[in-house]
Amino acid sequence: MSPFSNLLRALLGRSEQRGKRRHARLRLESLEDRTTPAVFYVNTATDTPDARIGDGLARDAYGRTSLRAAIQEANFRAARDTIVIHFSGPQVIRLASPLPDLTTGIDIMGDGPQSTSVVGGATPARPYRVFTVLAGADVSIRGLSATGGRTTDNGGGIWNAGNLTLTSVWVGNNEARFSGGGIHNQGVLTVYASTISGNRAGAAGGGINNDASFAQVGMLTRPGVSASLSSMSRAGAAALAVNPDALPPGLADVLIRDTVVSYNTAGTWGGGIATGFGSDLICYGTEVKDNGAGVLGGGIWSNRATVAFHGGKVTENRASGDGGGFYVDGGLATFDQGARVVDNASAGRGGAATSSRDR
Ligand SMILES: [Ca+2]
Repeated sequence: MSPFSNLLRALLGRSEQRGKRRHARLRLESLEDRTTPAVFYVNTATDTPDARIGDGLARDAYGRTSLRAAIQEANFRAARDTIVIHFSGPQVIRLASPLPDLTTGIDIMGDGPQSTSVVGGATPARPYRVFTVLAGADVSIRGLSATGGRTTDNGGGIWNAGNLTLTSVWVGNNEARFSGGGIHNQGVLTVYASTISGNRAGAAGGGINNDASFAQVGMLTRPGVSASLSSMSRAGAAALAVNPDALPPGLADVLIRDTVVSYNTAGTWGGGIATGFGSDLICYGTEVKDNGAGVLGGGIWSNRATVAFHGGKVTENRASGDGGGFYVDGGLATFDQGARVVDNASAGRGGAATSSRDR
């Protein structure tokens, strides 16, 4: 019993004396439930909704725990909850509609990317991505694949504005009409021991699009500035004339370790990864391989970003314009600890790497 609960009980005790005993006890229990971490064990691959959100149970109308029901119940609760997806063999959770946005602290754990698959909606009529993490949410996803997502917006597989950590995840075969075929990040994204492959973006970042320009909306909500997040659409945010060079670093950060980014394509910039507008990208022991860009930066495109490549390599990427491996447009890019940029090709300048200063 925490001091807070004791206080609450004491306060509620007074209302008991006023003849509200039963009501008070129920209220106390539900408050305690919401702040105690829970573990929900997903036991059906069928994508069914929670029968009653807020009752502390992640169960559909048949008493089964689906991924959707677990997320719905976890979102309702203040505590950091864990969702465990474990079946006796490989299972595919084929989403019937977009999952609820992840809005709180949630850890999702599968049996591994070969065993646990969550598949988004690639229906042309009503496409949707796999996971959406909102600003303020702190989410980890481990041991599953997020595939087959599709969006007419950014982030075909995953869209992140919060703090998201992926470990042993395959983000594959997703598609975004605009940027971030696999993942669109405008928050803080950390990727460990994962594979980002086979994704497609109509514009930038076939595998990953890291874009601090969206995070400018967050800046404008600070005291002293009148614009508010809720009053501004994302299209409005994109139209803001804020000088990205004036942004403090770290508004949209990606840290990647021991990960492969391969076979992704972008219509414009950054076949593997696009990072821009004050974003940071730090890679350790990561391979960016065999990606393609329609214009600039077959492997990586960076624009006014800070990019650090520690070990690993950028190889066998291609660009129809400049920078087969790496295109640097302002900002800072460093390669150390044996990092290599080899065997890339471009139809324009800089088969390996090029900078806009070469023009
Ligand atoms: Ca429930």
